[in-house]
Amino acid sequence: MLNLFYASGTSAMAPHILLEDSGLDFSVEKVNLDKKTWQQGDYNQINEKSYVPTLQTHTSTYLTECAVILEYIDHQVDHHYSFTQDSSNYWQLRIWMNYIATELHKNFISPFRKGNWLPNTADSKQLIWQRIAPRLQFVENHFAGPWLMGNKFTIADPYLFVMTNWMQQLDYPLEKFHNLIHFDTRMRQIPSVKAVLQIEGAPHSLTEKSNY
Ligand SMILES: N[C@@H](CCC(=O)N[C@@H](CS)C(=O)NCC(=O)O)C(=O)O
Repeated sequence: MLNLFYASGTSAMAPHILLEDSGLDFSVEKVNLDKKTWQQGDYNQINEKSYVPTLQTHTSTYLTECAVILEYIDHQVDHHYSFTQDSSNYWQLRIWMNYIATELHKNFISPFRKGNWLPNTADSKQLIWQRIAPRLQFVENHFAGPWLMGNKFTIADPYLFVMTNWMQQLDYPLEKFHNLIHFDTRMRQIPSVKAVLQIEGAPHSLTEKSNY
């Protein structure tokens, strides 16, 4: 069975949504990012990069990097969430995945981070906004609709949703991005997204209380 290591509201929400949507058999393990622990001890023994997500596969290989984990899940369901290699969309999807990982995801991780993966201090919010706003504007301008790449819901959509969700957590004005706000609303209506938001609950934070 697949086993996803996650912390609430982090980028791990993208593979969590895809797993839920796919109907694959999977379980989840919650990680305490402040202490780097999980129910069975030291999380760094699972992933020495010390971050989530990590996906333990059927063969007990531990996969890291959100974009790769999403791709792996797609492989398990016969590429249901991607395009065949002979289509031009195949490369376009890879471009989007790389863009979300390197231009959006990483730019949300502020150098002001003091143990918190998504700091909301004034300094850090301003810096993140400077970096994120033009990059998000690019997504807004090229958003095909109803999903990022048109009619097909792909692995890029849950990953992009993590970004629109963070925008709202940090109180950024997502409304100025019309396509993205509609996308975010549409995502929240999908049963798998509703389920994951409910399972994960409040986003992980420094103040999180944990038994382990
Ligand atoms: N390159 C990694 C980055 C993953 C990452 O930044 N994860 C954050 C949460 S979104 C994390 O776990 N940070 C560790 C921490 O804040 O202690 C990926 O694409 O999966």
